[in-house]
Amino acid sequence: MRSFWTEILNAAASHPFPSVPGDLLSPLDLDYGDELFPNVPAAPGMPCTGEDRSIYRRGARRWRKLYRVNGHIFQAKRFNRRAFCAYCQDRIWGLGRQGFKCIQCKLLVHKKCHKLVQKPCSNEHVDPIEVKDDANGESTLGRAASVRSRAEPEPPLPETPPAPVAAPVRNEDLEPGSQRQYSLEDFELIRVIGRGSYAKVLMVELKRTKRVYAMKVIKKALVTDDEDIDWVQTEKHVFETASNHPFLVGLHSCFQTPSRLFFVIEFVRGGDLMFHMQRQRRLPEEHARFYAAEISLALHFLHERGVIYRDLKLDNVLLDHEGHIKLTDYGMCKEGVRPGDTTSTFCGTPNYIAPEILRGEEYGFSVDWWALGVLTYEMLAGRSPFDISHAADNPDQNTEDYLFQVILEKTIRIPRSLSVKAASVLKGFLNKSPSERLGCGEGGFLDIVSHPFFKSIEWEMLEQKQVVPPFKPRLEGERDLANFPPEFTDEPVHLTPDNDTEIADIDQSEFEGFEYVNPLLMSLEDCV
Ligand code: C58
Repeated sequence: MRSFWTEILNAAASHPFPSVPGDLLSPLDLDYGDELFPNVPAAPGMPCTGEDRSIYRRGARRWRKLYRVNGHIFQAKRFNRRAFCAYCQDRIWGLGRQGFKCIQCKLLVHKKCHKLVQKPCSNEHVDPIEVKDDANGESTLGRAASVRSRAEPEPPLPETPPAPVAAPVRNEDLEPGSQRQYSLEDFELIRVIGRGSYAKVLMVELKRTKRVYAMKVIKKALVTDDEDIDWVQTEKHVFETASNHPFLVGLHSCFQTPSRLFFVIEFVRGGDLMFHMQRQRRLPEEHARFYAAEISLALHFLHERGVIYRDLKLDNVLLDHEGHIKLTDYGMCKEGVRPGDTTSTFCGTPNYIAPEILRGEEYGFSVDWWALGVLTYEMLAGRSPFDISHAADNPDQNTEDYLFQVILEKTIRIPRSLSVKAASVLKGFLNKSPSERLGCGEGGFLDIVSHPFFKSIEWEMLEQKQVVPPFKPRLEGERDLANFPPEFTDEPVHLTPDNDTEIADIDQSEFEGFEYVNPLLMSLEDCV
């Protein structure tokens, strides 16, 4: 029998730390202590012998969920036009994913009505896909199976015609002081700095002010192909929330072209913790404590506002010019979660995925505290708690399945070099049972704040950025590239020209109203 994740996964194991080529090691010296690398690079920043940089920054993914009833395969969907339920005839409206749409026959129903639908699917077997029924009638599918037949015409739906698309406002025509919209022409593209499954991230300069920003670019075709656009909307909402917190990156603006969506993000200059860790191997407890505490405050802030972050990892923890942290990438967030609420999307970055997600259970904020445990372990030990690099040469053990099995079953070994308090906080966060995990019990966040490992942290001072960070990124000038990951050095920074046939398939109405300008950052800009 194949495990449920065999069905939904196909990529090789991803873990951020390097695999060690077998010929460098005899089977007996597999345990090379707590060292990340078996040798020393020729110069700081250079790869070690046998180091494969491409495996460090594998991105987060989502596995989407489908619901099977009467031959229909429903997917939750947000409707931005007026739609009516084929079961009760009432309008489908409201925030969030209000409705379900059959990915085969396109039938629309309320979420609450989907189990009552009597009418069988008229287009069953049009695109044969494998859907596994589970006890709830809910199923999880891999992305490979989630492609929708694009040639199929949309059946006539009882929808009102789309609202006319507003003509772009020319900046010169605006009243002084009113918000202007941005476009690609306003920016100079400087460099590629990151890449994920859904996005490419560039360092850009706003020509008018010469200020530098990070620009997250998403191809619309990927968004509509893969899922509906809920998560784009969520990402924007979270950005708006995040703009009020010192440890979360804020949004400058959003705009679009026919093929792409652009998030312009405040630029954080000191690189990320992955890069930092690659140079430090492991951090003194005092340093790890500082980062873990700042990250805790950022996560707690999101949780209090109903957001599960779901993608905490070294790559997403940025360091500002002083050395304070800022979390980036809200593309995996889940919003609208109240205390005690749960969700079930299978998503994240393999090495950091919590056991409850792997077990297919409903989960809540607990998954973020698990990921903080993995990340804190990485800072303190210099390797993943689920380090399977020794298995790199064994095809059976070099898979995501194997990694997930390790996460689910392996007892976590804490290096003996760590203090009792550090060991205790790691065991607390890395408890495989979410109800017993640190931060997830009755005491909630207070249990973290009062954990002995964090005894020396002055939480209020910390949140005010009044605590001096343990490490100040070396930065020479505004454009210093010294802290940037070297993987992208050769990448062309330009965006490929729009492809007309690709654009023809995009339903532009899905992206109406995406444009946004952060009024606070705008006024700052005008101060220059
Ligand atoms: C950093 N890991 S959102 C590069 N990657 C990213 N950087 C930033 N945001 C994002 N200031 C990413 C990625 C996202 C989703 C897809 C995967 C990559 C960012 C935001 C704000 C800076 C970066 C490493 C890095 C940090 C700083 C400068 C250069 C590189």
